[in-house]
Amino acid sequence: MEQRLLRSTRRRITAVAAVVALVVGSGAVAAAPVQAASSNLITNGGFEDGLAGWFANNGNAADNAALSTTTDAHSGTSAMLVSNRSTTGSGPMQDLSGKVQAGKTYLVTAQVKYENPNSPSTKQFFVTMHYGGSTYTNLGTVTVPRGQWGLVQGTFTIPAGQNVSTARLFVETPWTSNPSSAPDTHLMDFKVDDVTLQEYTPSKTIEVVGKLPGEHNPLIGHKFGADGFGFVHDGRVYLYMTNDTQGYAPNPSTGVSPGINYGDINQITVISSTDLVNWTDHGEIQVAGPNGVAPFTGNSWAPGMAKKVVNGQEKFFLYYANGGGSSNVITGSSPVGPWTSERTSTLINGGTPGAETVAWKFDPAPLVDDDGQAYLYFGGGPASTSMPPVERFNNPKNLRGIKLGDDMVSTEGSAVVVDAPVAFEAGHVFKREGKYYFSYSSHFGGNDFGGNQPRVPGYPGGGQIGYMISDDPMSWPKETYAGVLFPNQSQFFGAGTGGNNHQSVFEFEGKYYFTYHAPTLNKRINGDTTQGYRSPHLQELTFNPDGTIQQVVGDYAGVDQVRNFDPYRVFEAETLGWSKGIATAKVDGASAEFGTAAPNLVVRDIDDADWTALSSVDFGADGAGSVTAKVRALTAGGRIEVRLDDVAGPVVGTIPVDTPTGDWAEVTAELQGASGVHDVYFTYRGPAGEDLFEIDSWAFEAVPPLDLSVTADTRCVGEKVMVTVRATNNEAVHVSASAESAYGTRPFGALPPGKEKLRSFPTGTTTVPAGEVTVTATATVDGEPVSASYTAGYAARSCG
Ligand SMILES: [Ca+2]
Ligand SMILES: [Ca+2]
Ligand SMILES: [Ca+2]
Repeated sequence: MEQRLLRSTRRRITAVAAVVALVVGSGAVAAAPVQAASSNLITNGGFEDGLAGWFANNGNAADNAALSTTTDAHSGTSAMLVSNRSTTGSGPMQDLSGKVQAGKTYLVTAQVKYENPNSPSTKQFFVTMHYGGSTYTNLGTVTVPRGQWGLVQGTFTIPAGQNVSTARLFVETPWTSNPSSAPDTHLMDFKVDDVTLQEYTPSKTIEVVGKLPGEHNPLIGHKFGADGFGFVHDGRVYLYMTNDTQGYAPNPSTGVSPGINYGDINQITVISSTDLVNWTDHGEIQVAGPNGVAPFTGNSWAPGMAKKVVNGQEKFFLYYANGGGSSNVITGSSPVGPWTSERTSTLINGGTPGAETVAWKFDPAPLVDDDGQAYLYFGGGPASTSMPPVERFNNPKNLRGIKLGDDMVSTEGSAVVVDAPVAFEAGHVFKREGKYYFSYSSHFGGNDFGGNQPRVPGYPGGGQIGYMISDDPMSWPKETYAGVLFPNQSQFFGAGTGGNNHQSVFEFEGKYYFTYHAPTLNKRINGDTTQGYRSPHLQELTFNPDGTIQQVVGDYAGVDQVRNFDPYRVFEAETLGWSKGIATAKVDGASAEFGTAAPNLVVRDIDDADWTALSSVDFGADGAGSVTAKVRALTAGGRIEVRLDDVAGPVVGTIPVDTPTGDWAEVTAELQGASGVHDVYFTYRGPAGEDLFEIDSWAFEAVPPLDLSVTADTRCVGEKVMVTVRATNNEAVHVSASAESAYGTRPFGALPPGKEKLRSFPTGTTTVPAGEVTVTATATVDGEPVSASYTAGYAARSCG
């Protein structure tokens, strides 16, 4: 009896947990779909093979039931009927020994139904695991109305220490001590169908709007990223970040992830933008770890980026912290790779001259000077105990600068001390008007820095960004200290956003920008109790006439968009101004926008009512005539609404995603009213609960400034193929046009208003492949010269 009571108590607690999971499950968190769907661990879960694999619960001597099949199935032609139950635990059981593992998370589902007219109008059912002995755990539950099928659904993680040498799953009703006193209430017959159990990979998709429409911080709302390092190349700003999303694992029931574990992180996240508001996700670089570019390193934190022409070849050098103990570099042939390792051991380590006493040989930040000489700044952590406590606190001398070799992957000479006041980590140097600016993050005190010591007046407080100004990139005495550049981010973003920071400064088109991080997306997901997942932010950096920096004020507004977005080209769908409920994933194949060597990502996890948006898109005065998306349909009935200025703004076009599921295809919609400058929202619609489609890229086409209709065709002349092109002038003025194909150029001459002309291209061959004809047209409209070009395709043809 005592054992039964224990069991009862355990079950009540776990039942509550399961119900909570289900309530949450109907909301945002558990709307997250199961990723990497694995096979059903249940044998014959649909009972289409009769009772194979099932037996009546045998966990207790009193548990018993008769199992039979019924044609009243939820799906297929057969289900299980459970009758003659003697205890509430009496029900169908299946042995999963050897199929489930401790520490793993699973999703269980089952359909149940009861019909006894003398039973209560609703009844709760459980799917329960019996691990042997008295260990029972409810896995999922449903309360179902009499006469209807109801879905049991639950996720559960088998505790790490759980013995699973016997693991048996069964279906039952809530336990009561004397069920036979009211058999219609407690021991009714019931039916079961469609039992599934599969390993569950919790979704990392951020379901909240992490970057609010109209705001520019955080830079992205669909993933995290920390320690951002801004780097400008060829008119584009790249931001390299510690991949905080790598270990993010929100609990499928609560939506709350365990706290960040830096030891998990061996990837660097890259995003880029030409306007500082719409950011393209380039995905993650697998830098360290067994499959990394530099497998002799284990972590990749706090990246720094530089470029230099080495032996006539432009190369890109990505420096990173290999945990706290060393720093390293990998080499790219572009800012987004591909990447190789020129080294077989770390670049900065215990053997680096001048760095012997630096506790943390990490946070490497490169600077290539105007004369081509490159430097690397690094270091941090506890001050040397050989110094007096007051000096350890105020001038810990834990940061360094060292010359890089011409190859950028070696060092030259000995490191110099950067005597940054109250220094902790995150050294970074930029150059402006001949002066070098060293910025860094300050420490929070404590035993590592000599205990509670008096702070030199004007020195930084804990967790601030201080800076120094020098005329020499290798000379940083404490006298070059210039003040606090950025207070702690919690001053601006409030509870839950404190902690240390990591900054960089870059110049872009004549302005300077300051990068920092704050766990603002984490805060939007979980409120003030954050778990340390950080997001990238930008603010403009402004200078006083004497060259000192005006202290940066952090805000959600961020920086101004530096140019409107050009929609008239193929651009990646993973270019996001704002978004809701989507994720991105790297796919095989080239990027349409960035070329064959660049990684390509797609937008995925698209559910009904998810959306992505672009800020300040310039459609021009004539506007956009159509938009084409490269999509992969995952279900029938999906569509994309193109809206202006708001997620509920006017629809200017709807793209049907009606292509065969599973295949990449292009889908197009005509647009009406998309002219001028607007924010553009792509709102995704389709069957609720379905993973709708994935999107690779977008392309808008402008309304041509001249209204011509152009078609191309082929015909046979004898045994030879003739390509033909037909142009109709829909304008009210004369148009001059000519057509070009693979078989030459043919002028149309003057094309009067409303007139149509045909031109032919003799090919001289019996077979032609599919191709295009391009028609270029010019006219004078309202006294202004106007030109436009059109392409028309034709199919392959064989004659003779
Ligand atoms: Ca069935
Ligand atoms: Ca989604
Ligand atoms: Ca793409």
